[in-house]
Amino acid sequence: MTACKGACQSSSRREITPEIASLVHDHPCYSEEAHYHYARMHLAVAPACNIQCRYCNRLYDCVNESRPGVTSEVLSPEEAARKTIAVVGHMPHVSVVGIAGPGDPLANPEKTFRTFELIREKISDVRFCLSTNGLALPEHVDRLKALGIHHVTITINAVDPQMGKDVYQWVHFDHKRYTGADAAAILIERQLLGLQALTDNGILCKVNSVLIPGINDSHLAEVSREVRSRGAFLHNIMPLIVVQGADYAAHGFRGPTLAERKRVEEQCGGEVRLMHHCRQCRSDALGLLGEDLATELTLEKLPEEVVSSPELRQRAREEIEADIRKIRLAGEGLKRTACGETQRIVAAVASKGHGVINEHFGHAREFLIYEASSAGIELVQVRKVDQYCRGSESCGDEETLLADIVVMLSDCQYVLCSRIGPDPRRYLEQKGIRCIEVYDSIHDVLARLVHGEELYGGSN
Ligand code: CLF
Ligand code: SF4
Repeated sequence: MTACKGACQSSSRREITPEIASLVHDHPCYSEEAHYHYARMHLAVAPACNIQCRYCNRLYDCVNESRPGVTSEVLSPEEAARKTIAVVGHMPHVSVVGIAGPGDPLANPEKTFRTFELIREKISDVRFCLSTNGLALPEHVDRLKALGIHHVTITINAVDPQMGKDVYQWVHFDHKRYTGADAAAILIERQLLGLQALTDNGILCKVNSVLIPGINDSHLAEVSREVRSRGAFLHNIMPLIVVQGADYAAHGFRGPTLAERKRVEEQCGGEVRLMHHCRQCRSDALGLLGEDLATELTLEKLPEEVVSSPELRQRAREEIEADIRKIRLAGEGLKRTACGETQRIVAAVASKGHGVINEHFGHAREFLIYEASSAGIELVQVRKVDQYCRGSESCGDEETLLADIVVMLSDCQYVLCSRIGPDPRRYLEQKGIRCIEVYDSIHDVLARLVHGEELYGGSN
């Protein structure tokens, strides 16, 4: 285990040069540290796709970068630019504007590029990001560079066409539709070519891979090696979520278990940095990772007159950087003060962001799983759950929901949350999971637990 180093966990991977550090330090997906404070905004301007993944139902967003089963409202480039200016003015911590669907951005190149151009005319201090299946990447690298896009994600699920034929139904390339291993071979060749060309041009690349049990689980370590050798900075292993109507749903596929995810991450982890904090967000996602403001700030809810103030954004950034320094100090302090045997903690944290334990257990839709010891504090997984407490929208089956959450958290010693009701507390503690009610910095609380400090709000 390593302490958080800002950019996602590192061991023997590509050195972080000052240039790379400046590209990742405020990107919520490329830096775990940044994701507590900086937000991203997705613009759903790209409806078409040029391939068919077997896990995708085209009624919904591109599953390569999005939560399955979500439909985003498609915007024109002009609408997207207007929305960006309004949102960035209203939320000065938005540091990245990305295009990730609902189809493939490069299967809709003119809409995608026009959107970035219109935004750049008005705002100079947001980063541009793009996520693609990679088929149309090689011919667009120069344009991406000219537009100042410094972060590109490519979804690569296989580097062997024999494996790839079980992932893709067809590929539309050069006015022709290909199927089987031929389709996969074309896609893989162009993904790897595009990745190499991007990294040769100084564009930071992340590779997403959907972990599909029974298909590519024993193959992803090879994918990691291949993408690392072409300069990928980060590898994001995303669990398959089966989408109704997709080919995999019809054939009884399932998502990976927690143990399967962990095994594959261990197999891949030596080759390339791994991303552990992905939220598989929608193609109109807005806010901190894990936050879902997309439906609150739709086009019709925006004011007519919109302004973005660079001064306001600068002030927000200075405050965020101060918060980041505080969190970093907590991790460093832990290592400095740890002497002799300290505890190794596995904790599930309910948080709405900002690096703070600030979410009610019953309202949590996800738990952040941390491992902490004298060696440091590491976010190792994000586990999505169904919200246990829905107030007036109660489904009447809270017992089942709670039992499912407890299974999801069964390997944790602690649940850290701002509030928890007596029933879930009793149930969790019967299962040996200690609940602590606290409203404080995640890293500070974990550091105190590692030192064996008895925390107010727990029960013994
Ligand atoms: Fe968006 Fe993707 Fe850029 Fe991030 S998301 S285009 S790299 S700004 Fe991030 Fe969302 Fe995971 Fe994607 S949490 S699904 S990795
Ligand atoms: Fe669906 Fe995205 Fe695959 Fe296209 S690239 S088929 S939109 S998951």
